[in-house]
Amino acid sequence: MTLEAPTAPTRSGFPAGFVWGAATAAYQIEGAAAEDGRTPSIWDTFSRRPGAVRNGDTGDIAADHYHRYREDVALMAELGLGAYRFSLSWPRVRPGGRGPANPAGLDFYDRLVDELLARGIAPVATLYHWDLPQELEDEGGWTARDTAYRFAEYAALAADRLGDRVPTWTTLNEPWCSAFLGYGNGVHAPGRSDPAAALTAHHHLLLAHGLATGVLRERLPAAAQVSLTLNLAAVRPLTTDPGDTRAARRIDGLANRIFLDPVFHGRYPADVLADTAHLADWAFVRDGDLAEISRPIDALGLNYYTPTVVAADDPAAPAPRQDGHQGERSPWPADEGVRFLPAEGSRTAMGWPVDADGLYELLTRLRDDLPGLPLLVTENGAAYEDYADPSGAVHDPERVAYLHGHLDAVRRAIADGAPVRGYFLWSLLDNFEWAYGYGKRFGIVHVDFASQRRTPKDSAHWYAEVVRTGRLPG
Ligand code: IFM
Repeated sequence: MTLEAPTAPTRSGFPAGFVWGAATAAYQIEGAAAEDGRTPSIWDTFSRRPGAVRNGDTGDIAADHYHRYREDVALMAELGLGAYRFSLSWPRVRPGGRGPANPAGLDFYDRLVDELLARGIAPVATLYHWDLPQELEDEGGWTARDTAYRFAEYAALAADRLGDRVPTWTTLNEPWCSAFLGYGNGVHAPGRSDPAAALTAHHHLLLAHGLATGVLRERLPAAAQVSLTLNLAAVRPLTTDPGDTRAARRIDGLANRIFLDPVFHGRYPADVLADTAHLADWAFVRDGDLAEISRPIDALGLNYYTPTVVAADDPAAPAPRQDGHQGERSPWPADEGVRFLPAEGSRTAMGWPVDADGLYELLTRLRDDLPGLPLLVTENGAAYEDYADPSGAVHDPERVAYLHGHLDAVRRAIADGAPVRGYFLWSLLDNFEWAYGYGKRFGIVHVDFASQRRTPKDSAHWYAEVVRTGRLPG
């Protein structure tokens, strides 16, 4: 997979060399939770906490990808995918989070990577998609500085085994969720609700990213690409009133600049430090951390689903938070004075408004803010109430419409100069949607979790055609 600028951009389609992929994550699809030496992650523990996950669902079996990866790679090949973004399970590779690697765990990823390469599909490996070894959480999890060092050691073990065949690596997936949903309002594992802890976890996650980037650079071939994936927010003030724009500035700080400034400029934004000063003195940022965090990377991954509309809070008319995140408590540390509202438009099964312009806005903002940095859309997609009809087919016209609109936004952003090199649809398979369990289906391939039967939905056939032709139909 190359991040080089494509040589032949076209007017109506996607540039030659554009990477077409799909994405998944270990805990959401693998299953085999206790096999071949894997130890529990925070999600194994959290999903057993009564009421934490709908229906009491766990990732114990999930889509059984650990045993069915060959069938799944064959499906990817049928779709014509050029790349596959997956994550490694830290407690499978390094049980307990410290000590030696688990050869049997690494063997699985070895087999997966070889299978992908045999089918001409480029592997794109994410090191952390939320499954922290439980033992490390018992020692403080991401609020403990040590966890960042354990992560860098784990990155080294993975790179040493797979680095000769995996060209593209991502350190973290959506650290906003790890910090703010995991430690801020507790709707994700480990289920802690403490805004100060969320800020500490945030910094240690970024430190882990920086340390691992250094380790990967030392261990991987020179041509390997190292990246980070963020779920940046397309923040919009409801009106141009100063109160609403102040609210947008605050949330832009907590969603976007709290990541982009340290990673790309080696500093935390002054307004974010001021907004959060009543929660944390930021003494967890030690000398040298920001230099570590701002090591150059080769690409930025962007995950996008829906925009974030904010207004000044009206104390006279308090309204429930509508930022699309679960939980009664806010995941946002220091969102005082901010009211979250839904964007216009139809909603997905997650209740998330469909608004492709947010994706265009983010890609063109990154074009301007980080000139020349290759961008990848590392997740985009939608959950709908899918079911197999009596003939066995799964018709999902809403998902096709969602994908069409968002891919058109990517195409427009490229035409306007955004250096977007690839698109990874979320998700290849229906899977364990975290606190929603198996109730929300994001896959373009339907999974009957009782039989583990896979059925490509209409959207899978539609996407295969887009991949084949490099252009959107119609
Ligand atoms: O399923 C998740 C994924 O793990 C991270 N990004 C958002 C997806 C949909 O909620």
